[in-house]
Amino acid sequence: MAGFAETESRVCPVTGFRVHQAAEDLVKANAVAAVVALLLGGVAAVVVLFTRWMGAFPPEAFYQYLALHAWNMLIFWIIFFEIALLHFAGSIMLNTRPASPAAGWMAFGLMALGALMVNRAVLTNPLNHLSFQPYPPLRGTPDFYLGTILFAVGALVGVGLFFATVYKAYREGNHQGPLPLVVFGAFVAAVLAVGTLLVGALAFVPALLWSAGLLVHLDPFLWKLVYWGFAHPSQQINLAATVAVWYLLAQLTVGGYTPSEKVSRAAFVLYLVAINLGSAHHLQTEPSGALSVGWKWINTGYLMHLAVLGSMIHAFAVPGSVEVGQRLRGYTRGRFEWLVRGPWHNPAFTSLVLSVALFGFLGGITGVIAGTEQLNLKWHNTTGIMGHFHGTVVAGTTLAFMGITWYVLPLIFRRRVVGERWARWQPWLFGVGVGLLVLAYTQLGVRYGLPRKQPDVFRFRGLPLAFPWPDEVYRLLAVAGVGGLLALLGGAVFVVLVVATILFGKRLTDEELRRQYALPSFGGNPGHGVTETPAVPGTFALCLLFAAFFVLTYLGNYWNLSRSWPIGG
Ligand code: HEM
Ligand SMILES: [Cu+2]
Repeated sequence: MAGFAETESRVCPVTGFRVHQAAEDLVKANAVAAVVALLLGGVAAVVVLFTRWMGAFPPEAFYQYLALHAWNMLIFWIIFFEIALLHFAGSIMLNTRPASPAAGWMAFGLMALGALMVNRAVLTNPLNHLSFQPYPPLRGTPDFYLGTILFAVGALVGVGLFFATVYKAYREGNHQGPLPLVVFGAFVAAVLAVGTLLVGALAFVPALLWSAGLLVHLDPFLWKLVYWGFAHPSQQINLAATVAVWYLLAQLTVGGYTPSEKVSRAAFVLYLVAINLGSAHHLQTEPSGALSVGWKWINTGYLMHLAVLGSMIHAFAVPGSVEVGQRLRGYTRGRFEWLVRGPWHNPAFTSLVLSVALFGFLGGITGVIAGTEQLNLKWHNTTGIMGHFHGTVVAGTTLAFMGITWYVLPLIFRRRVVGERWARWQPWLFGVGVGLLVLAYTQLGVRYGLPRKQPDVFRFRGLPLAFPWPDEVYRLLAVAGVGGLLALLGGAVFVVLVVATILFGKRLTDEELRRQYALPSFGGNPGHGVTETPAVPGTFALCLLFAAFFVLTYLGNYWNLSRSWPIGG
């Protein structure tokens, strides 16, 4: 069994990567912190969900737990996990010791401290019940803003270390030629992160000064503009990281690789150049004195679609990668044998398929629609937005990160996953649950205009001036509730199995790892001993189906909009 004894590094028996102890420890620490945040965010989700579903908790509790849920999920779970991914991509995938493990630990320490401060601030002072529309005049306490800044500085240090390690890999000759596609995707995510975190400082540093009384006035419009210059691109970091994980999962689960390296890389570059324009879609309802209609229209109606084009390319290339791998493994009959006979017993594969499908059909399409200038009116500040982003960052990103965790446990922690039977069901519970939640919230928002930040459909029921919501609204809330419960169950199974595996999982020898996980291709290199990449007719058919669904949904939203203001009675 390979140990770290003399060299402080080992060769992974499955991937062939040289794994340095320092990188391994940093991956472990960040992954564990991520799962702790997921647990906290999940517990908070219970309160939020039941308040929406049946008015179970009073408004104060709702806003407090909404803030806890939002920060722990979208920021702490996802970013700790992404930093773990950067250590994996920058160091392990390039066979290089981290340029400075000390910097890695400093980053981790700052992030952990920042996360604790934010949680403490939200738990102890109602002024900090702020989730992701924390605009002035809402004003948190200084420790809240300081916590967010410390967390961001830590993340920035982690990203800087990634760049330094990539540089070191080339300088020391541990890696030659272009970056493997997965590392390239991580690199794009890291570049986006630098810009995003710097713009974030422009929003949160003034907010800190203002809350400490050092700055007298914070202009709400300007602040909001800068805030979205940070908050929109931050979601694109998640997008780039998710896509990189998809490619990695396709390699690990079926030995797949993209039908075209060049095109997949170009798609990542499109994210880099076009994604910031999307920030404008958060400002659609600003008065035209502040932003002209033409400006909004051009930024969101046309230019933003360059980034969407990138996503459309990945929407083809990721399933295409799976199809390539499966066809090379001999599943060549008909259009869909590769999919039907996929390794569905492997929760990482199931997570990959569900994550891609749900992200595309639910998250991606709703994002383009809600971001369109005209259609935005029916979505803005309704639960439709919640439908959209639970389709992207939950059904997409979170499920993809859960999927790759089924490899992190054996390959990095070198332990056999405890309760593999449960693990098989986990992606279904989580994916189907979130899917129901998304469909219900989207309907509630777009058809009934249910507000996003105000859960009180129950409180005012029966009062003389209360708005009488139709019964359908209560039924859809129940659908979201049941879906949310399934998702919570899936999340709980995930957390329990991960913790149990880390604590009690059987240690795996190199031989056992090789027997259970080895596949013929790795590192972006076709390793099947073939020179020709097979065609992917099944993926092509699926993409046509996706495109048809997209067009119909898009047109359906215009139809819906056209019925909002009946002309001529
Ligand atoms: C475990 C399954 C989950 C359930 C059942 C769930 C449920 C909910 C519910 C009911 C709300 C409140 C919506 C409202 O009534 O205003 C909410 C908000 C939110 N959720 Fe989740 N969620 C889950 C997972 C996640 C994950 C994994 C993330 C991020 C990665 C996330 C990010 C958010 C955000 C950002 C908000 C809104 C904050 C805001 O309005 O500013 N959720 N979620
Ligand atoms: Cu956005």
